[in-house]
Amino acid sequence: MTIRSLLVTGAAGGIGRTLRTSLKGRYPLIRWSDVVAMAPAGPGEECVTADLSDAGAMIDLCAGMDAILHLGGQSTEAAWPVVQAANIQGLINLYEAARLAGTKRVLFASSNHAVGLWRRSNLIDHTAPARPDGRYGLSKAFGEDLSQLYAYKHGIAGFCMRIGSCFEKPANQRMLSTWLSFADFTRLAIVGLEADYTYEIVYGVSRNTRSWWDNANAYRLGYDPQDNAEVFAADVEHIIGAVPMDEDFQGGGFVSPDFTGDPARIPA
Ligand code: NAI
Ligand code: 15L
Repeated sequence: MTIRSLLVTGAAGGIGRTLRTSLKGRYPLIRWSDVVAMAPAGPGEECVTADLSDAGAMIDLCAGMDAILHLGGQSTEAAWPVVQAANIQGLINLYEAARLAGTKRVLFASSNHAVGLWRRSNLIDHTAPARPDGRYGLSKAFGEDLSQLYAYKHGIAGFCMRIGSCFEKPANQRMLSTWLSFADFTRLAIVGLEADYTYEIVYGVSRNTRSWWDNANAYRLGYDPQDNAEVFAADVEHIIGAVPMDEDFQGGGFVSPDFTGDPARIPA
């Protein structure tokens, strides 16, 4: 798809800030948005401060946008009202605004926490049903379904990236499996922005030797990750969480807080 105008939400966040550099000049207009202040706009850029929970502001924000890369929102576990405002109502506001604007595709930053209660012993792929490990993970599972609704019912192509751990480098043993380098995130986002598809789920993960995710669906669409967390193994292999249960499940430290169930009853 030829993109003349791209909206990126969550522009002031960890991933958004790196994209300001890596996507610079790739599309004629990139509109960067966040609820907090951003670095000033350069050539071919606009910066718009807007809150996802404000439906009217989302309509103004999405106007004229060919494509949206949606990174904004609550990015870790939080109380229900916080998750609901940013990641449930906020997502509804964004997709509805995209529909009104005639936007052709929306890339959604989903998370491994949508499937965090799968065990690490399972190699799962894009067909694995959601198994959220908390309120935040559930909001990402909701986002994947919302994306599917707008893809099939309203013709807005949906690209849901179940991102692992997207940071400068892995911080612990778990991230030797889940790490996504910023450079590989850019590669994956460009596939999502430019490939031909209607609705896809992919994993946002580098080419890690220890990955728990079969990312054949992303490779099929053209994703070719260049980084592998294994080069950091000597530095972080010994860093393991204090709660044994967290080390059994893919969601890691998101699993045990608030947990009152019976791990043995979670299917293999
Ligand atoms: P981040 O927390 O650094 O950035 C999120 C941005 O969203 C922040 O700048 C924040 O101000 C903005 N935001 C929060 N509430 C908002 C609202 N109501 N209206 C408008 N903007 C709002 O997160 P990061 O690491 O950059 O992640 C980006 C996206 O990717 C998030 O959606 C996150 O859930 C998802 N993700 C990130 C992973 C990672 O390892 N970095 C892993 C899995 C998913
Ligand atoms: C996420 O979904 C979070 O946004 C990020 O901050 C990390 O906690 C990541 O998952 C992870 O699982 O490492």
